[in-house]
Amino acid sequence: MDVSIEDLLPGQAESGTDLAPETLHEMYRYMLLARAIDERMWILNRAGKAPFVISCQGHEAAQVGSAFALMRGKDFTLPYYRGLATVLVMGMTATEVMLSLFARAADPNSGGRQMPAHYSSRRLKIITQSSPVGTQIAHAAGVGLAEKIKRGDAVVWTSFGEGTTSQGDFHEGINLAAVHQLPVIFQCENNEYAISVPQKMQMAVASVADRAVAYGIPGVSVDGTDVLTMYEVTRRAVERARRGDGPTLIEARVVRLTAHSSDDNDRTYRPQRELKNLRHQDPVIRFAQHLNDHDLISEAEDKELREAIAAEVDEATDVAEKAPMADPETLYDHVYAPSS
Ligand SMILES: Cc1ncc(C[n+]2csc(CCOP(=O)(O)OP(=O)(O)O)c2C)c(N)n1
Ligand SMILES: [Mg+2]
Repeated sequence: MDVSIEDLLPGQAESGTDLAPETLHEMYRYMLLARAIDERMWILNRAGKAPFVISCQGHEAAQVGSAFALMRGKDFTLPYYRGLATVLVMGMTATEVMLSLFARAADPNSGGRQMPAHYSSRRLKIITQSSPVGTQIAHAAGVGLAEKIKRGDAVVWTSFGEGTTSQGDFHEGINLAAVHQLPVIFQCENNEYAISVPQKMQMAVASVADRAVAYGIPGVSVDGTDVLTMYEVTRRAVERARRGDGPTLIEARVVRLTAHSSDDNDRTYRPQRELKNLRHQDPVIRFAQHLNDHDLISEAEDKELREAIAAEVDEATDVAEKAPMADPETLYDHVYAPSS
């Protein structure tokens, strides 16, 4: 289905035009920070210090653009495992991310119990996912229902990959949200692979957004490597949700710049040509170019920003690596009720 954002989510026509230069800088900073943390995590993994990495590299624009359209401290997010940039924008710090990677006691996600990349924070209204993909989609509909019953005006945002839309949870979550007009935004980050399975072997439709029509809700497919488009389309979906008009399905077309995870070797199933061309679609390079073309950042400012981020990631890594492990005595906490 070939429809524009304007057809499905009418609003201000030009993307991102209302954003101040300071906001654009902030967006860029979060994209760079997510990339720098992600790259550091791979180094730590290859050095034998971190058990597992699953990257957001290539998804940064989709995540930063959408998160900037949400209200931090008010709206709920239920990100999937690639949601590093999402949780950073929502308020998680680089140190907290590293505490989780090293499975330290102070890890805010689970006190060092969950795998890395299962983000959660009560303070930031980030709700954890389980390892079976898609569980968070049904949970998001549930949180949306609770918000509606409470007559609140918070929006619920959740993310998942295109392979996950083959799971029953996707159908059940969207259907419930659509029937009850719940304030939920479903963001599919379509990187065209589910581990090694390409999209055409996963679904018979060309676009995940096409599925929205079956639930009676708007579905839009956009360039997820463009942070401003992502901001704009999410802003419109947020407006719809907050005024009680129900859910939206957003398909962000992104690229997976790495292997599926640190346990995967994508050279065994991705054509050489595709691997070579990946960097031409890098959302971070793309936004850097945009800021440069519009005289929104100088070379010196860019360099200074990258240095500050490198220092922040160094500091976060040091603090987390030195932090204590969870006490073995606490092993059964939150598993069994304490005996009286
Ligand atoms: C129910 C379930 N089936 C299979 C898996 C193994 N698994 C983990 S990630 C993944 C691929 C998901 O692909 P997609 O939804 O496209 O997300 P992407 O990793 O590409 O961002 C699979 C099959 C799982 N975790 N849960
Ligand atoms: Mg995928």
